[in-house]
Amino acid sequence: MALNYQDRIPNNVELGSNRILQRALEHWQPEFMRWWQDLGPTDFQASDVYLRTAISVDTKGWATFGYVRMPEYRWGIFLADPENDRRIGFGDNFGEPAWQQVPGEHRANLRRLIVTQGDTEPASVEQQRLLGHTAPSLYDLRNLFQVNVEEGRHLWAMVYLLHAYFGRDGREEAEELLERHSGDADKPRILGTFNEPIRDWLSFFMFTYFTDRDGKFQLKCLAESGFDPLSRTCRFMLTEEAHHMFVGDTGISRVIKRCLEVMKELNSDDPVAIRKAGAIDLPTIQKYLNFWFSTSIDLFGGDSSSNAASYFANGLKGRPDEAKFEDHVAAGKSFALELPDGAGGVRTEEIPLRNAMNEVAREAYLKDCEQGMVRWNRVIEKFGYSFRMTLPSPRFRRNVGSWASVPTDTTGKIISREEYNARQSEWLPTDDDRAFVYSRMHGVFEPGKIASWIAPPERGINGLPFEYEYVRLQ
Ligand code: BYC
Ligand code: FE
Ligand code: FE
Repeated sequence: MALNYQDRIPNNVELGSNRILQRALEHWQPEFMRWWQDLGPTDFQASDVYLRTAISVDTKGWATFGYVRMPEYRWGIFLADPENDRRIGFGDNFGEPAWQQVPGEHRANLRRLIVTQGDTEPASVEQQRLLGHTAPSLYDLRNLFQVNVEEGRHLWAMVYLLHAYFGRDGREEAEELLERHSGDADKPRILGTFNEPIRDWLSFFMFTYFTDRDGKFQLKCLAESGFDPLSRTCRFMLTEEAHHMFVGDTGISRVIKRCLEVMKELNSDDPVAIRKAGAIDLPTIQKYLNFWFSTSIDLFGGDSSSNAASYFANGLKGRPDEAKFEDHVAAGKSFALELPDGAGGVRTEEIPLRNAMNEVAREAYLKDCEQGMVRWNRVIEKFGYSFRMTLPSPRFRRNVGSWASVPTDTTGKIISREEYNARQSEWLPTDDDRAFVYSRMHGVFEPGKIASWIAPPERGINGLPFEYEYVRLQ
């Protein structure tokens, strides 16, 4: 389906034929622009950025690349094409026609899911707003801005649903999405991770690897929704999401590679020497990984959740790739959860499968996360070093679910609170680590040049070389 870029708000939902909705969204648009100017990327708004814009909603529809000033990016409302006679794919209403309108009894829950999803999108833009100043290359600067404008579009996607299907309270929620801010003491973003500051590019790469990947899995769950407009919205968002994780995956790879090159040159794995030579040592990268992984897995919610059970039962939120499961009703089945027994040990509890849906999604996510470790470790091995990047245990440093506040080491072994506190600096970035990483952050804005703590990418964007002037600074 071609996208309409003629209207003031680009869309493929025939916005022009619904005057009331169009007017409501045109009213929200300047508020969005104000927010983008105030809390979007600082200082680069007048620069020409080599961005891609969707021209159609299938996976091949990403053909247009060109220079755009960010405030002129064509944010719009794009839904994946409808599936003929789509049916609800799971839960108590399995096999019934998907809903084109919000069923009254599910209104509050659907609104809540959409608001929670929508809240994360502008939050991430806010978290990343200062990073432009310290971009290691123009290539990276461009990738940051590509991610930012797409997260802005994801906000549009959720705001469209709120305006189109939830009447007045939907419009109010849409306004509040611009009023809560990441890290704000009075009006913070809804989910924990989205209030964590992102001051350096190593954190940015970890965030796009681990946190955007939560986005991928949550969107997969919502793409299964019986509420068809939500499903179609999320299906298109997933095509944008892939690039965000690519940025994280290759970003971490390049930081590791640069460290290995320096280790080779120095013939040493001494972190002090590596840091002196300007690279970020592998143990520090591992600590950042531990931090962002542990905060990101909290985003799946409790491992035993009555919310998740009712979302599933009611056909609102499914499992990632629901079609791969045999039994889509999942009633009367159980799931074995491993829980702390309160006496320093672990016990197994059988809970109803529907209550374990957050855990089912988290397990799929963990598997996906592992793939990066395999790739990165291959590079380390190729350089002849024995260090290995590892995912910590999902029990480590949790704030949500059965393992919340249970002190464990990174292998998941329960330890005393004293030992946990004493070993923080071994597992997580210390103030000194953060100060060091931050000290390495300097903007490099000359085409073809790159900061010395990161290797250049293997290839550029859209078949262009790394040396291309991806951002024309103004
Ligand atoms: N922080 O039953 P429970 C993305 C709350 S990322 C703070 O265990 P439930 C993106 C929970 O709200 C994807 N609070 O969990 C990535 C509940 O509150 P109430 C975002 C939390 O409800 C990068 C209570 O704890 N999308 O797109 O089953 C860049 C007990 O909840 C947290 C979605 O999340 C937390 N981490 O599941 C840009 C999808 N976790 O009822 C974008 C929509 C839980 O006590 N959201 N709580 O007030 C959902 O499906 C669910 O809300 C959750 C939580 C999976 C988040
Ligand atoms: Fe997003
Ligand atoms: Fe994303």
